[in-house]
Amino acid sequence: KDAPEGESGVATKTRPKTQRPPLYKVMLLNDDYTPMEFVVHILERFFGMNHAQAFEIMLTVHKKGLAVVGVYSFEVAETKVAQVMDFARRHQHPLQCTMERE
Ligand code: TYC
Repeated sequence: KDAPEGESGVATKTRPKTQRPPLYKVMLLNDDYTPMEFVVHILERFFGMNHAQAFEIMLTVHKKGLAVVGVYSFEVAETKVAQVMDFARRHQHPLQCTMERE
């Protein structure tokens, strides 16, 4: 009787292609009206940054026009974008947050 597949007695090494889920960059966009302190607060509240990190990233967005503020699975990224957009809208600031596949 033949040995079942994978038990032929011949040493083999298989490297199955492991499928990792795609990741999404969440980005904050600059504008002329949203107060700097509000953006810092967003970064602390929704992206778990400390004040110094949040201030630095806010300044990067302010100077460069946009910055990646985090990289997440699709569902988490979608939630972050929705939370930021909702919070900004409720405070009547034009802040924009988007996501893009890495
Ligand atoms: N440019 C804004 C200002 O001068 C500050 C700002 C920073 C706005 C980052 C949006 O994503 C942003 N008040």
